[in-house]
Amino acid sequence: MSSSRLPSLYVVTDRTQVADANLLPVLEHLIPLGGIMLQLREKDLPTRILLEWARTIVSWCRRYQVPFLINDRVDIAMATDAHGVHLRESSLPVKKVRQCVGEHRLIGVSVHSIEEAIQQEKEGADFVVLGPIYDTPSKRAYGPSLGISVLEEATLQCHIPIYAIGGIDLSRVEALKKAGAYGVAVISSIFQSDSPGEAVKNYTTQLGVPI
Ligand code: TZP
Repeated sequence: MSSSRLPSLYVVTDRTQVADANLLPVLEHLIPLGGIMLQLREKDLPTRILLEWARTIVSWCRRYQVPFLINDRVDIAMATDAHGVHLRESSLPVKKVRQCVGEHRLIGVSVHSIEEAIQQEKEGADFVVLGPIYDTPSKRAYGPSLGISVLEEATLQCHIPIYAIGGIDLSRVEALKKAGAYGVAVISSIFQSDSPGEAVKNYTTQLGVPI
């Protein structure tokens, strides 16, 4: 899958933000809406359960042509034939992962600075997720948010798509687009919404076809 055709809304999961951690029914509702890319980011889920969830999600995503990436777990991505893998700082390096997953699978990487974004592009990432751009509770312990000027500079220096993450809600999409973001990656504004489906539709409308 070419990165130039990626959806501009990247939905990142966190089952702890869903009632009773019952994530799958929410995803079963969201995936048929289309227009999204999805990352399963359930770091502490036991491997066998993660494998089962990933298998189920892969089958839904194939039906609705939703690109589906698994956080960190190259093995699970390969075992389930997912579209790709999303790496974090502590993951295997992009070059090694590319050798494992091949050219046809997507590799996304979370980055926290312009330098890291440039580096991951050089290593062969298909896209990066840069953040936190705005303040967000789950990342406060790691220091201040980056701010929109860092995003702006990163988009000038990188050629691969950059998704903004961290503290994003609908009202911020316009500014992020102006700063050059290819798209937005969101957790709480989808999974804490009373209606995750409506939230996805609002984002895809606001984002339009890839920014
Ligand atoms: N990486 C940078 S900020 C963040 C991650 C995983 C959390 C984003 O969550 P939210 O709820 O969309 O601000």
